[in-house]
Amino acid sequence: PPMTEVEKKPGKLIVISNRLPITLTKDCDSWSVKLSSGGLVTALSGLKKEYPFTWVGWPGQDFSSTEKTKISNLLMENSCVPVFLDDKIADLHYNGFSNSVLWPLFHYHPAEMNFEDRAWEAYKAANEAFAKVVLSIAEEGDLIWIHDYHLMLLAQILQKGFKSKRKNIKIGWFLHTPFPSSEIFRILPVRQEILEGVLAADLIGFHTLEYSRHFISSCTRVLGLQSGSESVEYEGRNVRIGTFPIGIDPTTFIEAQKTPAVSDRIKDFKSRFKNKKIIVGVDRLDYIKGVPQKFLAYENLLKKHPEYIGNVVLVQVAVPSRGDVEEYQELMVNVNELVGLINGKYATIEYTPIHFLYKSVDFTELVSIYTTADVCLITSTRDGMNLVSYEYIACQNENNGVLVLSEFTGAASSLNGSLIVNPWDIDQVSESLHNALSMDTKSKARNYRMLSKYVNKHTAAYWGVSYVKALNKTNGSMYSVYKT
Ligand code: ADQ
Repeated sequence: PPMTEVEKKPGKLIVISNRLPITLTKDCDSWSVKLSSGGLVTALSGLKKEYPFTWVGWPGQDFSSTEKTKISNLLMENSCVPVFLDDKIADLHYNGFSNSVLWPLFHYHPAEMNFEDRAWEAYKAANEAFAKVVLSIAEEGDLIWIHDYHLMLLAQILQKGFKSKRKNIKIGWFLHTPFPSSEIFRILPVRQEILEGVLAADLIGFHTLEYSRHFISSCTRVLGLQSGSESVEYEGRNVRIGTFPIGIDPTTFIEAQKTPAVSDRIKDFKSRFKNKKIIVGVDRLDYIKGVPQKFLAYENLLKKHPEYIGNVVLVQVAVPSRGDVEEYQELMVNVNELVGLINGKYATIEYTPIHFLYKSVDFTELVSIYTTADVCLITSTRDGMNLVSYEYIACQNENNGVLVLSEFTGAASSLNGSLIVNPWDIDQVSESLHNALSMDTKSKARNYRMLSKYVNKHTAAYWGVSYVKALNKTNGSMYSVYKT
């Protein structure tokens, strides 16, 4: 549907995510706050005009009680309300349950799931703490938008809280990860509690139709509920289930490309990699991103097509992520070993096949790498959407580079014009890389037109507006149910 303005209505939008989009720094005795620029922040920029909004989330660390007041006041100036959690609860909620139970399971890694009762207790406690804050600021007519797998019990706790106050407040929940097949989901020991936790919402959103279907079949099979193709009946309410694919803000990339810093950096890369083709990979170092599979496929390319040795490089940027969780430490060791083996085997004094950057790079560097690369390779074994694919396309307006994209990303259902691969099939990925590296200009331009059209239309702002509009259109079922 075409993007239209969100209907104006009284009330505010309360956005809730595990982490507030801010960085707090202490200089001598005074704190200062810096707003981060993330996907969600851009998405909400499209809504700011229609809705005053408040952001609720964990500020990233614990504080002494005198500092808590100072921090709250400081954050209030930036429309943020903190949920303070003690370090133990925060750790068990985030690392212990969210990232060691829900994350692996939702990405089809049940063997990596470590279920511990104390982590589940902390998950409940953290969701309760979030609810307490939200209940203290929510008013008649507000829209509440809960984000992601860290807060799957929140809608239910809120609904119970509002019931006693009889407020007409609509609650939405959006999942940024995949929702797995019901056969995987039913493994979860607390499957019923988790499903009921989100079913208290009025609108439940996913990136793709597939995830919506998986969610609906989990509700029918695990809870025995009735469903339609876009709804589930729960406790006499009709819960809407919708598909809202997220996007990026392409203009920030286009604007950055015009800056002298980026054009200088592009010149550096071009002279450094003269006469070489560049394949780029940008990932958080997470086992869902299929980085080992990517390296094996690249090695296979060099083996099967030795003409590329010395003439192609893979620049892989990997952001350190979740180092407190054991599986991520093992992944790091595995990835380092592969880089060493492949580079050792194919390098010469003049040539390094893989440039591995285990760090976060700044925006100038990121845009320059995306702009210079001939091919972008994404081999996630599961990925809710994957925005790196969108960002690469945003930067390829001149070169029309080729996107090689895993079929297991949400993006694969939208990005027509990319070369879709199964990351577990190393021969297929390396042949697609070969096709991408040797593709003629006309085919590249044809593919690029489709890709860029999609990315420029389905932006982060479009996503935000579509979701809130749909939430606004729900029945306000809570009110009608609890009126009597
Ligand atoms: P992520 O798993 O973090 O997000 P993704 O959507 O690809 O995955 O977004 C990553 C972001 O981090 C991109 O904006 C990228 O530019 C940035 N980034 C990655 N590596 C970087 C580096 N080395 N230096 C600097 N920046 C880097 C989750 C889900 C996804 C879903 C999003 C949004 O796992 O599937 O698309 O949420 O819903």
